[in-house]
Amino acid sequence: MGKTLAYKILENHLVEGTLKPGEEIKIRIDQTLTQDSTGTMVYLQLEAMDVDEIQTELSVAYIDHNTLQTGFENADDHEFIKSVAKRHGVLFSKPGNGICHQLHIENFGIPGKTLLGSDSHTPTGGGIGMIAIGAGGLDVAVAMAKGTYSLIAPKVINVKLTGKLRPWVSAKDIILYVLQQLSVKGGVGKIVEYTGEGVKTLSVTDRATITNMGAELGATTSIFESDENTKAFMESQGRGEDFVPLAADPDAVYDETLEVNLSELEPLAAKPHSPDNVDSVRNIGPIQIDQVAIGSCTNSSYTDLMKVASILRGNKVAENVSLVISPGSSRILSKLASNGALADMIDAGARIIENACGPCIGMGQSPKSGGVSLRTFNRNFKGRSGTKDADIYLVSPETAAISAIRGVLTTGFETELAEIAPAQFAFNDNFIVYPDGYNKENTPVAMGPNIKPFPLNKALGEKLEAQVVLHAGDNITTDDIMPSDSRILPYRSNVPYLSNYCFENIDREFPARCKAAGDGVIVGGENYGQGSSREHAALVPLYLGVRFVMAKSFARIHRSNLINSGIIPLVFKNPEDYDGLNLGDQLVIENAPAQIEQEELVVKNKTTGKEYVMLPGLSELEKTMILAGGKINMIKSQE
Ligand code: MIC
Ligand code: SF4
Repeated sequence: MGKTLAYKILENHLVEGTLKPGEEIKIRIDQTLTQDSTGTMVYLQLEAMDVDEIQTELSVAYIDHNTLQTGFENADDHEFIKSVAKRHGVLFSKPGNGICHQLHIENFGIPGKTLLGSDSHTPTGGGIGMIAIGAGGLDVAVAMAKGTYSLIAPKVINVKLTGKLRPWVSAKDIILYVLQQLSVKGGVGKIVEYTGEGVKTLSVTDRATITNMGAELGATTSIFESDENTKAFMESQGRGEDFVPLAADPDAVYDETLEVNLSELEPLAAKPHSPDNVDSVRNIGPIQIDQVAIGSCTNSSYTDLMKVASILRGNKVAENVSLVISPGSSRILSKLASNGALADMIDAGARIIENACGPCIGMGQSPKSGGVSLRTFNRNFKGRSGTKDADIYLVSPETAAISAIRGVLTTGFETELAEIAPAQFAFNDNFIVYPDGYNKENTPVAMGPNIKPFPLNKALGEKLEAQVVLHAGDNITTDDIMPSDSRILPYRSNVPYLSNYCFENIDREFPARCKAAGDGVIVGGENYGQGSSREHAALVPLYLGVRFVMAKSFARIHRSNLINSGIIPLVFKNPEDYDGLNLGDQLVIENAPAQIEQEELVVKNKTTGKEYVMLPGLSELEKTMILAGGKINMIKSQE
């Protein structure tokens, strides 16, 4: 029986376990990446583990999220990360170099290697043939310390691409189509592997757009083969020697298949407020727009921005539109500057902003009240832009650029679209700080006053008694749990401060209610904790006393973050029980340590007298973590 590419790479990296869907496996991690907004926690945790040298082949600390520096906090975080990186042999990418995922495929990604990143869009690396997985910060810290990562072996879905995209239809439309078909929870517990003759028509950066937004499917990761296009991309980045050809066996067997005929696709948009709320631009119609934002780790590659420049050249941005463009990396920005494309953008009336995450995470460029913003980004959750009542549509760079000129959502089908010639990039590592010559002895940790210790749980007691502090709906995102925008993001290393904003957009009383309750329970619907990998969405509830979460289902990374923090994720055996729970109900789990060992666990409602059968679904390792009160406590107890 032929093997999938994903399983070939996993098999090469298998350290423990049986490689079968649903089984817990431990794999070797070759590379890690962190970014600054999750990175401060990662490096605090790495320091707490008292590691001398990291065990990966390569680890990189990028600074790309908090680059506004509205106060000392961000700059202090950058210094802290730089100091810990130097102490442990981690490369440091200075602010201004660009967005971690774009930079990683340009500079370091190698087909067939494994990459673990403290950012949910780490699967961007699948565009270059890596098994690239997003995880909570602590998992990445442990991967650096021990060189391994444990996960449940996923199923593999095959997305088979046939045909060829028409001009004005691009990689973004492919992944929006897949999201429309599979939904934001369609990829949970799965790897998405793209095959078929259509793959050959896509460049590495097109593929990276698709694997990047595989995160929005909830997938463990997504992957493309490594072929001639991969070779061409790596050569264009001056790294031809790192190329390795890789593909699935021709008779590979997949758990599921979805066929997509690229020739039939048309420009699509994800409507407010979910990336899977997809419709065609034609059906949505020429709605009036206020802002267009082009960039983010999804769509800020050289080719994407050259397409944008060619559409803007000689045209004028509509008077009702503010167009902002943030290139993906310093290398791209430099190329656009030297070949004149930057001038085409500026002359058309575009605002060029720093090559960083920027508006994608609400760091500036919030739309006006009730505004409509078209973005080439990957998430359009309510409020994420920094404007609560704004409507965000996710579109391709082509759709964004032509719409910016015309002032309404539209496509450019009736006009010519120039082919973009590939470019050769000069090697430039002027933004990289290498750790050579630095170590724990000669480099102190640079601790700013805003950097506070992370909260630790306690070992699981016999009886867990807690009050329902929130009754939430389906698809609660980690942005809902722990919002992030320019007001709050500077405090990612200060959990006590962040706790004042927990669930801010859903229920302002949440922090106060938790404090009054002492110990709390969150009740959620389907796909609880989708979206960002931020472990703050577990650490802050932990700080506020949340002991367990009862939901209809959980998103992968958040579920792991809860367990890493010693918070028990429990799935309703009977989903209708969800309706019978109310705010303020007093719940109890008796014989908790014995019960979490079982397949089913009983939660008693002392307020109503009802009982709920819950499914802990914990692996052996996860049980140990819950018993110890989280991953750090478990590691300490094993020393
Ligand atoms: C995001 O896109 O939501 C982020 C900001 O990159 C997060 C990480 C974070 O919250 O710091 C992610 O995707 O993991
Ligand atoms: Fe940055 Fe946005 Fe990508 Fe997250 S999704 S890494 S905030 S660009």
